[in-house]
Amino acid sequence: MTDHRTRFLQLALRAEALRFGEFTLKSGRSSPYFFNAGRFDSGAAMAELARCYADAIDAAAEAGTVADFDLLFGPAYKGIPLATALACEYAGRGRDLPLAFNRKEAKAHGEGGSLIGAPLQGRRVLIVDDVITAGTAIREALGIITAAGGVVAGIVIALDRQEAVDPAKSRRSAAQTVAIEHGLPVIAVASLADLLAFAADSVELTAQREQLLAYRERYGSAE
Ligand code: OMP
Repeated sequence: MTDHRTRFLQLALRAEALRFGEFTLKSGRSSPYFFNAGRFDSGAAMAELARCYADAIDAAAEAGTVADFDLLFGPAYKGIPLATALACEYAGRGRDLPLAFNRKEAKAHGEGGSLIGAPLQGRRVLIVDDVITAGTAIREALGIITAAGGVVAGIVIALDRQEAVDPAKSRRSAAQTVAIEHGLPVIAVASLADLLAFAADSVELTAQREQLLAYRERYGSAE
């Protein structure tokens, strides 16, 4: 496992952003784990998380699996601090990238509208979000960016849960479906497969790994 994956999973467990138990997902599925990016709730945690994102993007760029981008977009709400922290991380690495995000409810007064930050018109946009399960949140962001004249260059998320939307019909993951439908690279700092590999190396996570394996058997994608 590459270093940014291990560092991210260690950080997520330490911050309790990654928890084991019984959780109901947006899709209604009952999951033995849950990733809550809201738990990266300190400057140091966000800074380390941003380093993990940047390293994952750099690794994808080196492998030639991500197109050039020149703006970071954070979908409301959880994507906003993520894209902001990543923009700061890039600035520290000598690359000053424009940053934009949306609000959930359009504002009718003041500057108005639902977009904040750098204009999207003509930009090659990298969407920065937390997690993909069924891909609903990401599809929404794609619509917002396109409507504002931006061109989506790719998507980066912290965790790809690698779930099939309808396992009886297809074992393709939601992230793969978005990638294929929109012709876009989806970069994940880590995936369920990485979490399983990480858990295999950790005696304390033996029982949790069994539950993750059973869950993957039921809902997981084929990759
Ligand atoms: P999709 O829109 O189905 O891709 O799911 C993404 C959303 O699911 C996130 O924005 C969260 O609201 C929620 N979620 C998590 O945050 N963490 C998880 O581990 C799982 C989910 C989920 O409900 O599937």
